[in-house]
Order: sequence, then C-alpha cells, then structure tokens
Amino acid sequence: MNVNEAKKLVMNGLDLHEINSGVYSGEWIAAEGRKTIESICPINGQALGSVTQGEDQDYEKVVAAAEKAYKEWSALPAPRRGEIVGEIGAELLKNKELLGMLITLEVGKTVSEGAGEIQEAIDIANFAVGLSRQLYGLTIASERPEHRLMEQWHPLGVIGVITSFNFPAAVWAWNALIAAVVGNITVWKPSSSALLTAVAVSRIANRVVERNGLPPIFLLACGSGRTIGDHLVNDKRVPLISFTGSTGVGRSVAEQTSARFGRSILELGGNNCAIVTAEADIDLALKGVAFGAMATAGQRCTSTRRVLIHRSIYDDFVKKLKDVYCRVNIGSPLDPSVIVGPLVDKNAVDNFTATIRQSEKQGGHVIQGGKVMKMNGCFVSPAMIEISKQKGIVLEETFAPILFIMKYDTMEEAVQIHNAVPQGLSSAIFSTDMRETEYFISHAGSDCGIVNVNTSTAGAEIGGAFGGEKETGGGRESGSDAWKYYARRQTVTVNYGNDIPLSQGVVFPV
Ligand code: UN1
Repeated sequence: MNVNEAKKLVMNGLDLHEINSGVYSGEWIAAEGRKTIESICPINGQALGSVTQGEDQDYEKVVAAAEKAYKEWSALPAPRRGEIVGEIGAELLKNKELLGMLITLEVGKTVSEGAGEIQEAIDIANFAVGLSRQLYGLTIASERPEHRLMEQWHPLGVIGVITSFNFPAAVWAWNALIAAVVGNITVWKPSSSALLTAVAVSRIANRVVERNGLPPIFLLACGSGRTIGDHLVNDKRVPLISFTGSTGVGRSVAEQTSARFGRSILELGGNNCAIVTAEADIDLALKGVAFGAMATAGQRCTSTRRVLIHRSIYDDFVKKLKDVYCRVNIGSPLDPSVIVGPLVDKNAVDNFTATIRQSEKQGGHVIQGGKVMKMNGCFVSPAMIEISKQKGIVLEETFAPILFIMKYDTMEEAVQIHNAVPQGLSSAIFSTDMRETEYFISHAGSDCGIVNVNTSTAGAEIGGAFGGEKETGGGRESGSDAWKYYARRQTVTVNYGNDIPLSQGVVFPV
C-alpha cells in the first residue's frame, strides 16, 4: 500500500478531515479564528490534515467542564466506571487497524507496531475494567479498644496528561483509563507531532461517554507547550500532572508542580543498556538487541542505546549484529518487509546526525549505518558505534537508532558501566547463567525501574508498573498498583465505643 492509499483509508475510516478540532470540552470547539497545525507524514513529508490549537479561553472552558464532570463521574460506583472503560476498549479493538495505520502515517511506525500500540491501549482498558473491582484499601489493627483503622483511596479530581509523539495513543490510555476507573477526569495535551491520533482516539472515547449520557471525562486540549502545557502545570485545580517527555522539560514540570504542592508522574529519558555475557544464547541475544535498538527507529523511551559485550565473544557478536543491521529493510513502514521506518521529523534526523558527529569527535567509531538516506521523508540507517569509554554524548538520550557498543571483562565491571549514566529506565541481560542473571536483577545489579532477562529493554507489557529511576523521573504508570498515583490515600479511624481512649496512652482528663 502506498501513503496516499493508506491516507484515504484512514481519513475516511476515522472520519478525519482537512481541518479537525483539537479541543474537546464536552463539545468540539469550532475551528474558526484559531491557529491550526499540520500533521506531516514522515514517510513522504506531506501533510495529512490539520488540527486546531486551543487558546487561553479554550483551556479555561476545558478545565471548567472537567471540574463539573468530576462531581458526577466520581459519584458513580467504580465498577460502573469500569464498564465505560471496557466499552472504550471494545471500540478501540473495532478500530485497531485504522488507528494503527494512522500512527504509521503520523509518526512512522511499522504497521505491526502501530497496531501493537493500539493493542497496548486495549490491554490497559481490559486491565482497568478488572481494576475497577479491585481498588482495595487496607484495614489495620487498631491499638485502641473498639476502634477501627483503615485506609481508603479517593480520586484526585482533574489530572493533566502530557504525552510525547512516540506512543501517541498507549501512553494516554495508561493514564486516562486508569485515572478514569479511580474516578478522575483527565485533560490531555498531546504532542504536536501526533495530533491526528489524539483527535481520533479522543473522539472514540468520547463517543462512548456521550452515548452513555455521562459528562465529558476525557478532555482534549491540543496546543502549544507555552499555552496549554504551562496552564496545566501551574493550575492549582489540577492536582496531578503526568508528563512523558525529555528530562529537561520534565525537570521544569516537576519544579513548577511541586512549587504549588501539586504532584507529578514523570516518565523521562532513558539510556537503556543490554549486557551480553559470555554465557548468552547468541541468536536470542542478537534478536533482542536488534529489536531494542531498531524498533520504532530507536524512538522508544525503552530503546536499547548501549550494549555491553563480554570480551570473549565481542568480535563474533559484533560481526553477527552487523550482519543483522545490514539485512534490515529501511523504508516505508507500510511495506510489510520494512522493519525500520522514518524518524518522526527533520529535527530528529538532525539530532541523529549531530549525535553521530559528536560521538566521533569524542572517540566513537561508526562501524555500521549512521547515514541519512537519499529518500523523501525522514529516513536514516541505524548506527552501530564502537566506543572504548562511556562519556560525553553517550550519557545523553538521543531519540534515534544509535547503538553504542562497548566491551567488558567482569560482571561487576559490566554493572558499574551499566549504571554509570544519569538515566534509569530499562535494562537487559542476555545470559543462560543464573548467577549472572540473578546478580543483575538483585539490589546490587541494574539500577533501573525495569529489568529484563533474556529479552529486550523495549516492549514492556502493561501488567507491570512502567517507569524509571534517577533522571528518568521516578514515576510509575500502567499496571500493578500504579493506579495509586491517581488517588489520594485517606487513613480513617472509627471509634465505635462509648469512651474515647487516646493513642500512645496519652491521658487528657477534661
Ligand atoms: C515509551 O516509549 O514512552 O515498553 C513507552 C515499551 C512500550 C512502551 C514504551 N510498551 O517499549
């Protein structure tokens, strides 16, 4: 299929137009008088459609609607909220192919990865349905007679969700669908590089809400960081901001929200490393490293950016990995034989080139790829760069398919190098020796939020909590008990006796 055929299919199938409203406050604001942003297809550099941008007054309307909706939504029993989220999951499933292809067209993922991202949103919807009947609190044995002590979890209210281009649907779903079953309303500010996906997903979710006669719980506010983003981050009516993006912007989001005693969930940069030991299953490790480094053209937070290889297998492994890189088809992600599509935009291509130049200046040796392809669109050949020392640009995250390759001698040394970066999102070890793998997942091993044994740094399931340490920001989203971030914990003491005994044995004879 070519881009034009796919575009026709997707725009008709999802009812997207040349200009689409990007603000939903219970109704879609009219486009008139507002700026629009074109969504550019990175495969051929052409416009797919445009989305209107929210202004200050639109933001006010959205938050006022959110506050109003919160009263009604939070009063519904959680399992009823779960049913609504379940219906949204079913609608996403119905539209999986079209939405996946929209992601392909808008950000350049392969068809399989585009569909996989929608599957990730469906998975979280299903998880959220179950969760809606499992929002458990504890009861605690009281030290006082005839007293009950317990913990309960209430919704927070209006939550701001700021997402990045690389998972334009799934990360919204992680946040919005979990937040919804807990009883919250979300205001979504999507990346300006993936606006059509945000509009399409929001419309599907909101149609479900509307047909159930409920108030708007999934609000959308497309717009610039400076208008919508800044408003959200500084708005006292928004007690929690979930932010996915760069460490630089995340730091400022954290500072601004905490200055007003708001909370933030931060999912920031990664610098993920795979260790390939002398005991690795080589074929498996090759596949795991190749997927981690090249899937989504290296534009996942979880992408493998460094690989540490044991000296005894180094030459052999690097040669085999190079062969894999040489075999990889780069081109239109609509072509089923292609596994590396374009970068998201020209800026990303410039960053790719600049990182490679800088690493060469700092002693790096490009042994494969690293070129901008002579094609329309934003295509590059994934780079393998040998380095002897981990320094300079290697310590930063570049959102592009660049893999830094190093050798090591001992496991202790491998772990030391592995952890010696500012970020701490995902990690992997490839080994069949349980002493090595257990060491790596022990407290003395990987310092990341996510650790993988014999599988890639990328491609986490939704069931676990997702997030990382250090400059990755410390947030957790998605599965496990990450729902607690979207709730306030309340400790309840109930005295059902006729006396009022005091805790800690205090006597107060009034
Ligand atoms: C991200 O890159 O922000 O683990 C999210 C993965 C995906 C999610 C990535 N499930 O690679």
